[in-house]
Amino acid sequence: MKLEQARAEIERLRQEIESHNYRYYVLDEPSIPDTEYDALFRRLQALEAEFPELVTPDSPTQRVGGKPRDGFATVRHAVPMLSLNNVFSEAEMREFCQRVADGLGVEESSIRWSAEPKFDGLAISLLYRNGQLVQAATRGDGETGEDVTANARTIPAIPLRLRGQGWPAELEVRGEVYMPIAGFRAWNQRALERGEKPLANPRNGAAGSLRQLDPKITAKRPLAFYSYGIGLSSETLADRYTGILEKLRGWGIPVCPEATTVQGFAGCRDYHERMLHKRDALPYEIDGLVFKVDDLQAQETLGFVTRAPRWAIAWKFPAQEVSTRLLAIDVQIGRTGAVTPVARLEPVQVGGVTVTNATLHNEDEIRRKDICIGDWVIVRRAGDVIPEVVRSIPERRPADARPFTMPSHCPVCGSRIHRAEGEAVSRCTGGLYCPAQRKQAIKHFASRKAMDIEGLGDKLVDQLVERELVQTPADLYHLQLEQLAALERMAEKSARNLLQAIERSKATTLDRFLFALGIREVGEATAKALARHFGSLEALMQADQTLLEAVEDIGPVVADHIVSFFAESHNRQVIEQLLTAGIHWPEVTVEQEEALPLAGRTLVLTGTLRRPRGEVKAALERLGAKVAGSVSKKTTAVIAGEAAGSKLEKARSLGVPVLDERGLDAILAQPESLESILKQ
Ligand code: 5U1
Repeated sequence: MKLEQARAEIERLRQEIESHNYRYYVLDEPSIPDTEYDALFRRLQALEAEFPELVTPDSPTQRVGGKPRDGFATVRHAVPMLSLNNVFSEAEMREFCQRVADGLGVEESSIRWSAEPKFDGLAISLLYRNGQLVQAATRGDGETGEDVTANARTIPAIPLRLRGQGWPAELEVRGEVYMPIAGFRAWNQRALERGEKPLANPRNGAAGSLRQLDPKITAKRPLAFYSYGIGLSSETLADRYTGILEKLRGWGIPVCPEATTVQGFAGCRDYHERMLHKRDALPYEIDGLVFKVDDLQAQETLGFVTRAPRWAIAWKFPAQEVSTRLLAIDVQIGRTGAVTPVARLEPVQVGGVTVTNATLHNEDEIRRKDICIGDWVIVRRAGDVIPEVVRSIPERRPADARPFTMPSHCPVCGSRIHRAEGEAVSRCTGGLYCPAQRKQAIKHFASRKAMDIEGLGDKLVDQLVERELVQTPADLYHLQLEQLAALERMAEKSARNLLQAIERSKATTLDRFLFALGIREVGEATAKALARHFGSLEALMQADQTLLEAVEDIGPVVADHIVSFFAESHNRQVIEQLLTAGIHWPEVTVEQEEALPLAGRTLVLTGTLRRPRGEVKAALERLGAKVAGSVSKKTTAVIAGEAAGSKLEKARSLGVPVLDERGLDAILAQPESLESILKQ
């Protein structure tokens, strides 16, 4: 390469790196994955090594990027906070080990290395004076960081004072603030439930949380801390790095339990192999390992290059976030009919695995992440979770990128796709008919509280569906003895018993049948309320949203689910087939039900009752009451037995009347006096 050509490329790389640095360090909004950033940096390093006359003091290779954010006081580090050089392969690591050995004039295999994970968080320096935490600072550009003392004090893992004795009067502890994976997932789940913006990944979570101007916000975030060394110290602590870690641990500073020592390159390679396998099982994210010459004297001999020590290296793992092209968005239908948009991707290696598909969760998430078909996107795969598209890279959007629209019909069964008001998830409405929902629908249909087909367990349903003997619940009523007897773990006798159970199930009740249909959010209690209110299947099927909302405890969302379910012709067909197969129930007389003394009343049972709960429930229902599983403002009363817990608490908080078993006895004896019993 010619000098002028190199000059132009170096300038372009510097500008690009600076712009990524700004986004990453100052805005906390990285625009490209780490691997791509590393590649740019290494390319610049290589060019500058080839053309040393082009190295300038303002090159990103001569400093570690970043500026403190406005709003925080700046802190000058007494001892600069260094960064680490990286290696990405065994060959590079072997080379590094040999270079260190040569620098020390020793055999490579004689070097003892400290080995530990490289945490994916935010580096921090904690200053302890006379054992008290007096200052916490981010790394910033390595020389000057941000004063985040108030925020760091909120992190439970960071001790406010050191334990034990023997600590130096002044000690700077260095390490990483990180967000444990469990905390990250729980945080994001809550954020999504509340319609708030989730955190992109645990590292952004840690960095963003620590750099909040309001420490109260930091305090709410699930952050933790591991130390990996010291800066300034008024005394010499040990002659080995691992000796320092031991001392820190003794003073109550968290040190990662995976930190250990290994011998020579072979030991580093074995540790790498072990930790790579362990990576997905760790409770925090790591992006590689750090190896340091354990002997502090040897560290001093080796010294530093501009931005990093010669005695330490980060051996990076395959990245868990990479960019690729989003080629198409298909939708997948889950067992319960939930429609999940799935990104079809240009195949890409993520965390050592080839990824071609990634979940996009739902329509709102696609919009929130500003994702179009054809976009460049960041894909993330961590642990055992399904890969997901984190966001798009709008700067790289091609001119022909187009937005996603949810299909109107299920790609599996052709039924309508419907999104209920206020819900994030769209659903296929062909619950009884859709092959994607088949197993789930049939298992629910046959379950004890639905059609109660004894002997038709989950494994049997799986076999019936997989052998295509049953496509919808209606097919159960046409099964033949020989077909059943040929199934695994079925003898003629059990097949005969099953046929009898199927036959018996034909005589049911309207509410059981409604529950068996598996309409979304129509549980047992709602099915009973519907049966009581409408009296017949025909009346219910014809009811519109308004009529449905007139039923006690049915709100607009449930009413919407019911209307959508019956609006789907495929479902109506299956219902027709079920009735033709002979399913029947005794007539429900609406007037009669409403005349019952507890009609329109909702009771909740909680705690341990003297009599079997099922018996009490049946007795109350015979009197016209609805017995619900949860307490709401509309609950008439809660009947609390021994050791009642959260339902009792909720009733009290909502001001719902609470009765004991004597109150229950009074209701059963004189249901028409409910009002006066409640007042007692
Ligand atoms: N685990 C670990 N991470 N980390 C990051 N150790 C470690 N050491 C570092 C850095 C920047 O620097 C020292 C080698 C000075």
